[in-house]
Formats: sequence, C-alpha cells, structure tokens
Amino acid sequence: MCATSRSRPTPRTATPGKPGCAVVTAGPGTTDAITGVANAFRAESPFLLIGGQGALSQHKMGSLQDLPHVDMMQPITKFAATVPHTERIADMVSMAFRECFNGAPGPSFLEIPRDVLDAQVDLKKARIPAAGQYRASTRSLGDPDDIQRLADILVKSERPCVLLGTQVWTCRASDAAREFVRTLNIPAYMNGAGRGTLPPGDPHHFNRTRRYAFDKADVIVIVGTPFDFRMGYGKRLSSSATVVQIDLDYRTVGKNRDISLGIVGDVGRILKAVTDAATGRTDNGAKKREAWLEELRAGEKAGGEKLAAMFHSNSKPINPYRVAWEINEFLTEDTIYIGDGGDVVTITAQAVQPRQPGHWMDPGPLGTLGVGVPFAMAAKYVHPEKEVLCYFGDGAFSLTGWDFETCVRFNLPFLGVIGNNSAMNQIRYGQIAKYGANRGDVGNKLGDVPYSKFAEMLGGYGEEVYEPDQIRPALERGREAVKSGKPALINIWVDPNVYAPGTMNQTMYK
Ligand SMILES: Cc1ncc(C[n+]2csc(CCOP(=O)(O)OP(=O)(O)O)c2C)c(N)n1
Ligand SMILES: [Mg+2]
Repeated sequence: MCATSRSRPTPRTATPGKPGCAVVTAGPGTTDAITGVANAFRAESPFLLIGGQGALSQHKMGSLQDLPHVDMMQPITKFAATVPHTERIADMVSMAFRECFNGAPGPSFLEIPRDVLDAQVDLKKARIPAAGQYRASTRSLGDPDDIQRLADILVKSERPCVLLGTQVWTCRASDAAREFVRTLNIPAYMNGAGRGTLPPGDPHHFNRTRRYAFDKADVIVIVGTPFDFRMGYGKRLSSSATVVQIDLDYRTVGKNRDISLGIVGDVGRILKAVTDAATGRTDNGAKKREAWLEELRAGEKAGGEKLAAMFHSNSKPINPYRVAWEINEFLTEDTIYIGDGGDVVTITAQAVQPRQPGHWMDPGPLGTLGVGVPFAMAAKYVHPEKEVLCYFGDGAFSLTGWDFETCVRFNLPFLGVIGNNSAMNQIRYGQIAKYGANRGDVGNKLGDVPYSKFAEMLGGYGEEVYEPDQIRPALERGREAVKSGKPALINIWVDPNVYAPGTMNQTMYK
C-alpha cells in the first residue's frame, strides 16, 4: 500500500459475506500474492485477484514482469483467466465473482494485459452486468426428503453432537445454528470461523470434550467443515455413530469418510429447515438428551480444572498457558481475536474463546503464518469501532511485521501481542522428537528481538514483558495506546520449553 492517509477512517457498514478484491502488478506482484490466494482457497474465502500482464501485442516476447500467471493460479483458484479484450472486462469480472460462489466460496483470478487495460471501447458494445443481477442465490435448501430424514434421526437420538464449522459463519447462519442446538438440545463444538457461534458459558457451548463426544455419540452432525487433518480425516469419529455431513460443497460430503446422510446447500437454511421439521413432532426428544449433556458438562469442568494450574502459573520465564489465559480474560464482547503463530497460538485454542461469531480469525487449514498483520489491518478497516487483538508467535510476526508501519500510516490501530520464545518452536519440537535434543535449533533458532522497539521505531506503542503479573497491566496500557490511535506491540517473553499437547503428539500430521 502506498497512499498516505492519517485521518480516522469513517465507520464503514460491515458488509458480511461480500467478496474481497485486490489488484497487483504483473510478475513478482502476482507471485507475491500467491500465498494470499492459496490461503483464501483453503479457507473458502470469496475473493478476486486482478493481476497485470504484459501487452497482448508482446505476448510471449519476454516483456517486463511477464509470467504464465493463469497457469500458476489455476490449481489454487475456482476460476483463472486472461481478459482478451477491453469490451470483455466487466463481463469477465462478473464471471470471476460468480465463480467465487460456486459451491464453497473461494478465490478467482483475472489478468488484464496492459493494452487491454489502456484501450477505449464503445460502451454499447460491452456487456456491463448489473450488481445483484449477474448470479443466482446460493441459499439452496438441499433435498427436502433428507431434511425430514435428519429430523427423524435427531428426534430419536440420545447422545447427539454437532460440530459447527467455518461455513456457519460464511452463510451467516449463527442464529439458525443457535436455534437448532437449543430447540433440539444438542451439544455444540465449534471450529475455524464457526467459533463464537455460541458464547462461552452458553449451556450448549462445549469445547474440552470433543474427542470424548465423537467417541461416545450416537449421532454426529458435521456442519460446514471438511474431514481434513483437523478432523483426523474423519477417523476420530465413532465407527458406530450415525454421521451426517452438511456442506455448501457437494465434493466435500463423504470425502475421506463414509457418511450415513449428506445434505448439500446453505447450512443456515438447512439447519433452520431441520429445526422446523423436528418442531412439528409431538416430542423432539430434547428432554431425554439432558443426561448426555450433563455427562459432557462434567467432562468440560474436569478438563478446565486440569489446565487451571498452567493458566495461573507464576513461573519464569512466563508459561505460554498463562499468556493464553490472560488474553482470554482481557477480551471484550467486541474484540476481534486473531491468532498467527505456531505453538503459542496452538496453546491459545485451549483458553481463548471469542464472545461472538465473526470475532475469530486464524491461519486456517493452509496453516499460513504471517496472516496476522494483514488480517488485523482488514478487520480494523471494516470495523474501525471494534478492538482488534492479534496474538503472534515471534516467527510469524517476522514474516509480515513490516506492515505494522502500514497500520500506522493508514490509522488502523490494533493491539499486537507477541509470545516470544526466540524460536520457530513448533517445528523445533518436531525436530527434537525426530532427530534428538541437539537438532531442535537447526533452522529454528531466532534472535532475541525486542519487538517493542520495532513498534516504537515505526510510530507505534511498545512494551517488553518479563513477569507474569505484568501481562495484564501491559495489555491495558496497549489498549489505551490503541484507543489514542497508535498500533501497539506487547512483546511477552515466554518459556520455549512448554509445548501444546497437539505439538507433542504431532496431531497435525496424523
Ligand atoms: C508461511 C509459513 N512458513 C512456515 C510454516 C511452518 N511452521 C509452522 S509453525 C512454525 C513455527 C512458527 O514459529 P512462531 O510463530 O514463533 O511460533 P512458536 O511455534 O514459536 O510458538 C513454522 C515455521 C508455516 N505454517 N507457514
Ligand atoms: Mg516462536
């Protein structure tokens, strides 16, 4: 970004579910954007990237910044094409956006050669699609017979559970999902952008007993999330359970694991229809499931108690579990939380619970480190009235940290917190486990960087934290700095020898 703007951005109306758009130069500009496109592809984010290209008149002659962009983008987009003529620009932009919403959302790519961009055409000859008139609704309901079948299955179930995934947010289905679990009395687990659908403390909000529930449930409903590595490819679900999968994408349903029933369509419409269908029955079975919910609540409580000592740890260097707990305590109802890092961020998944849907962002299934600053920038740009807090690993922060300056320049203040262990610790652990203690540092040791100085150098606010009881006061001062318009970085020095259980089990590779 190069324009300068120091004025406070006027609040923009939040535009949920709208696609994003970015424009980059040809060659290295387009290759620089590849990771962002790939991240959107795996995260199912609708987004159009427009890239430049040398003039068609110099096609394949070795023009400045010439590369086969479309070939490179093809496997990581839903649609990638060259605009061959100026008359076609508007039409192909509508085509690309339409493709962004084909099944599960994702990115599209268009390259516009220089002479196509510069030429003038008679507008009467061009097709200029009108907003709202170039594509159909994506809110389809699935097979109505299957809606009835799912209602039957759930009404009869005694130990059901539901996993609410990213598409619950994509489809803005939070209300429908809440009504579904409350009416039918079903325990809900959340992952990805589905986190926050139910607030912590809600009687149907569960998170520490997911493995137990997947093992003991008689019916498991998977909503808007694939059977990928986060789900152990479906292997961690009881083999005797009735497994139902609901997804926007036909290709996702039944992939990697057999299912008893699959329904394709808008997950909000489907959950609402199932709730309505079950409500028509004389007894929807909600009461008989209470014992199962109580069993899981006891498990949640025991799980929380197990972690309490680590959450309250006063040890030095600071235990990263303590940081995770402090951050969760510090979040407001309105804070958008972003995680960007390896092990320190994995640890926060056990403590940090967003209070609302749409208030959690993470590196997603591509595991893209470096998303933090750009996500914070985008979140603050769309929601200038909200607090944006991003928790980084030091390795992750170093990837895109320079854009902290962009946040200063564009007046997009956010609160950055770094869990600094001077290492790429998640990978360091894997190497220690595989190759022995003296091999952990190879390629993973980072410098002891006082990032507060980096923040100050770029015009922001910064603090170093070495004592556990200084975490909260430093966060408070960071919050005040952000309120005064300065992005802030609180650099917390954490113990490099404490790891998340998922890192120790190397669960992500199983
Ligand atoms: C762009 C990118 N590069 C590399 C990786 C592989 N990777 C996963 S976790 C990790 C360590 C990150 O270190 P840091 O952010 O400091 O977190 P820590 O594990 O130390 O808590 C790395 C390199 C990745 N996921 N994304
Ligand atoms: Mg680190």
